[in-house]
Order: sequence, then C-alpha cells, then structure tokens
Amino acid sequence: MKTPLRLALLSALFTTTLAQAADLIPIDVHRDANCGCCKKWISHLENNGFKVNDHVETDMSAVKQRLGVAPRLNSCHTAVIDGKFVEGHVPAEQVLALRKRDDLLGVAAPGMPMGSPGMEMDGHADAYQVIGLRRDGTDEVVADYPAH
Ligand SMILES: [Cu+2]
Repeated sequence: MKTPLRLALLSALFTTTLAQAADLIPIDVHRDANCGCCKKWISHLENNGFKVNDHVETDMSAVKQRLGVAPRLNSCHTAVIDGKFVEGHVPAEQVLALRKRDDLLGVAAPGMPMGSPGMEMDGHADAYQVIGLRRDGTDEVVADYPAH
C-alpha cells in the first residue's frame, strides 16, 4: 500500500511543477555585463512569476534605439515583452499591466529611482513614476509610487 501512495504523491508533485513552469511568463532582458542593479531587477521578476531570458549586451544605447525607447525615458536595462519595451526598474505588477495595453509601445521608470525594485536602499524610497509611451509618441503616467 505504501508504494502506490508514494508514486501517486510523486506524480502529483511532478504534474504541479510542470504546470507552474508552463505558467511562467517569458520576458527578454537586455543589460550590460557589470550591471548589479539589473541583476537585482531580474531576481524581482523571477520572484514574481517571470521566466527571464538574460541578454548581455555591449551597446545598450543601440538596443534602446532599436526598441523605440525615447531617450528621455532612459534607464539601465531594457526588457521586451509581447513586443513592447520595459525600461528600467519597473515593478512586476506594471509589467503585467502593460501586457493588457496594446495602445502603449512600452513603459519606463526613467533614471534609477531609489527604492524601486532592484534599487532598494536601507528601506528608503524616493517618489517615482512609471511612464507609458503611447503609439502617438506622447507620455502617460501609468503609476505613481510615493516616497517612504
Ligand atoms: Cu539600474
């Protein structure tokens, strides 16, 4: 009696693991080799249900240009999901929200806001915004994160 039960449990466990792997959301991240905060942002994504394809680049400004990131929105790393860009330390919840916004070319957390995901610093956080770039080239504030 013991062995069949154990097998059933094992197979249930295996099935669950496969289902979870299938549910992970793929995202491409482009970054410089020595960017520490970029790696921390990748961990933030991985902890929130994403499967990150990590691309180490030698010319990030060329990558940003190719993906249509307006220079005023620039940060360090640039990700791509569903053909849209995610520039900088954008929280995972805003990456999920972007997937439902086909009117946007991408979203950005310009600069390197202290306290944003991957930029945590002694519990201190500056206020920052997540900006959406519309297909007509104009900006829209999609999220406001307060200082604390
Ligand atoms: Cu950074």
